[in-house]
Amino acid sequence: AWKKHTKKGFTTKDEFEDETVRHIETTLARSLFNCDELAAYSGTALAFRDRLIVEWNKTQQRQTFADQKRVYYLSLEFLMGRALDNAMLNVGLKDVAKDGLKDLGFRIEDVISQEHDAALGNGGLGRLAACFLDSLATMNYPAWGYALRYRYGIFKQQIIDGYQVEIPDYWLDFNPWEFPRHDVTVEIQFYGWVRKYQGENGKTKASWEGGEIVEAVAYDAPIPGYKTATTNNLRLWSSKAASGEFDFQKFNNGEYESSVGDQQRAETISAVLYPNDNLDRGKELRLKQQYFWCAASLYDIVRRFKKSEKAWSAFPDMVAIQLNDTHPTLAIVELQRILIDIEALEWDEAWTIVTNTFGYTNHTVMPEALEKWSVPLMQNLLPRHLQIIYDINMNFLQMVERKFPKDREMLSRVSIIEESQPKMVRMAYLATIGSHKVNGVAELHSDLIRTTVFRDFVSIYGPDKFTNVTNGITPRRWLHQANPRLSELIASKLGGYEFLTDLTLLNKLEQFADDKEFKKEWQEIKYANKVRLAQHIGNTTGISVNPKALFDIQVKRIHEYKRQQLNILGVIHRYLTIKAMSPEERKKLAPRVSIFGGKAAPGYWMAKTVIHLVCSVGEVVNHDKDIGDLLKVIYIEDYNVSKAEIITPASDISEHISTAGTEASGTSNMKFVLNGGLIIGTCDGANIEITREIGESNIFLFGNLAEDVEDLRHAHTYGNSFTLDPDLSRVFTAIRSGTFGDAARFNALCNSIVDHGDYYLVSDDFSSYVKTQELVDEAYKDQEEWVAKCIQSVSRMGFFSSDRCIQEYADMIWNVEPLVPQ
Ligand code: 26W
Repeated sequence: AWKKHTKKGFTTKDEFEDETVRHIETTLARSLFNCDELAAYSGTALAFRDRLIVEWNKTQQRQTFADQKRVYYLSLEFLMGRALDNAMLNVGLKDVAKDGLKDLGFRIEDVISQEHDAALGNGGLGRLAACFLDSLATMNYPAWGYALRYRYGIFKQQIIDGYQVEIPDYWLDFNPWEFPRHDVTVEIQFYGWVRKYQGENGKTKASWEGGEIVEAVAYDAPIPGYKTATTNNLRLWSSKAASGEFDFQKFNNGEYESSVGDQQRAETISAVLYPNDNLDRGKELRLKQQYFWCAASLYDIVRRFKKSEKAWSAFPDMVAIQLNDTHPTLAIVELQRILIDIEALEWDEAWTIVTNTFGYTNHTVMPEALEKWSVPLMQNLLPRHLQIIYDINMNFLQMVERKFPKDREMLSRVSIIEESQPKMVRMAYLATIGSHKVNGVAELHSDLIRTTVFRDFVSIYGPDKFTNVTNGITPRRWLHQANPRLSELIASKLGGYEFLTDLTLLNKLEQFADDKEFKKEWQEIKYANKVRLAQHIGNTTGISVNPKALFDIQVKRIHEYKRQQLNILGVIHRYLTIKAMSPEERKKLAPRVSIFGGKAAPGYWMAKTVIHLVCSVGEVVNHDKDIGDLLKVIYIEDYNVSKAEIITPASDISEHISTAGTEASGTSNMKFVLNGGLIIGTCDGANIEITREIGESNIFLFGNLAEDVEDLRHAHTYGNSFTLDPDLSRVFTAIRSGTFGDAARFNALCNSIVDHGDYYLVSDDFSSYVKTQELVDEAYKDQEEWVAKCIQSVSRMGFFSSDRCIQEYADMIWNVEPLVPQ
């Protein structure tokens, strides 16, 4: 009886218009006479949402009945960006919507750009999680994402007088993509104490009691796959005060204010995304966030498993949980607690289940990013969990001792507890011990972690536990959606869009690398994309840039290890060089626009100084009449996913120039090459594998190698007096003489390179960087050859699809099968 009432949703243009207008008039209660772009967006989003919901419900039903293993991706960050465009393309009705909106008097691009980015992440790790969800749904894997429903995503960045200013990102005003599930709630406990008691068989049992309760409420968002009915679920937890008697009593006693205070304290847990990327600050609220989210998610997963009425031993056959870095490591401890304290399993039986369930992905080797929590803090907030961590550690150390009876030092090196003042819990060790697989995110990175942070663990567990899964990106968003014309051109040569779900098919493009007509179209598309970016730059900064110039782009989080400072020092060198040139020499130059973008963590003073230096250099260079179009320096404000969709297709060359051995993978390097841009980079992260795929002649590599970094650092600290490269010295002289404004502001930045050990080896790589940039200039002058390089590179990028990456996780780590809708 239900079936005949279920609507399929619109398919034609007229039906789309009907649905959109109905939503505007009734759901939104707006008159069509004052329907603006925002209303048109809202109506369109609701019309598409209806279509998604039908498939979403069916997918969930199908997955329940299929009774097979599911994947749960636990990530504190999902950098989703906008949803409407993606939904239109995945459902396959973007053209219908385009025509319909035109009838109604709107341009589809204007409507799409009304949507607020869902910016629940900092950078690479969060965007990777979003690409994974897209691939999981597209490949029909039964998979859920679990995260927090932050009220404030990553802050919005304004550049005021050349300084970064942070504005809160309140993004939930109108969000048609989320569904509150007020019936799906979990009570989460904090603080309290542990009571020991005698269990049935005389064994000592533990029970976590007292403390306070906060309620987790589920909010769900549909994740549609591309050209498939599979629509997975992203579940976000929101915190609120538990509606227990406790508050009520207070309220009745006239303590209105303090009962509202409790409310606010509870809501604080999911209020804001921590804006640090690669820096662990050890704040209590962050630990609360982590436990709140892990406990709610596990309760949900266990509840779903229990409905199947299977034996506990079957849990790892039904559930794979992937930990996106160490942020969800408490999930390991929480599952062990549920199994032994609540479900009354024996320790060993429980621990086998736990370790077979979890996999852990490491995303960084930066020592300051490795999470550690102070023992006293954890003792206070999660007393029972700390006990379990000590027990896990004891069992582990006993095992190690049996294996290496003579090695006392090994025990203190690998202990989960660091014997410092105060003692600290090393989360990366706990995650490793509690998982059956640990993976890095690019070959070099995986090799590095095997020989550094996890060296001892490799000898304890053997090498098979440690593996590599090189990152990838979704070609749906990062080619088809961001660069529709290039996608269309490729499809016209390949005879269709199959490459969007099998990116290796791009290799058929290679035969067109010398095709005159094809190359011309390719160039026209790149030029149009540059014109679009130039317009954005003009509109937002007031500076007009020449789209015929070489666009040189570095957009990513601002961090010393990513070396935006190397880039801007190179720009200053270029400026000084041009200033010293004769008019004849200048005529031979390729005009360049140096484009920067990215956020600095609010407390990262040095990163903010780098932003200020870039802006100050721009201020001078861009207004220097003597320079004209030869050089422009642009800072694009508030870099985010939707800006990246405009910026990436417009690049001629992009910069991926981290100190070798510091960037775990990088993923924007993949996006830029896939969009027909070349890259200048160091032998770091995925750059190495990109080079292997596209060929050495198609990439501009420079700089020292990871294996030499240690010695170079040593030489800076202990070596004899250092002579700075004369070009770099000239750059510092210019800065210090006030060429770019008050030199005092840049003192610490200059000193970090010249006097304080140059930890990121800027001076060691500077001359190699400058020389390689000259090679770029030369190469760009030969456009025929340049375009051939771009086409050849794109044709060889198939490996970097997140579909390949998810396939590897599914086969090597999760052991799950797709569930293909009939
Ligand atoms: C505890 C604070 C904190 C916050 C975020 C520590 C570490 C992180 C992330 C792991 C940092 C991050 O985003 N890492 C990036 O992950 C990408 C996806 O694997 C890689 O491509 C980047 O190279 C890596 O920097």
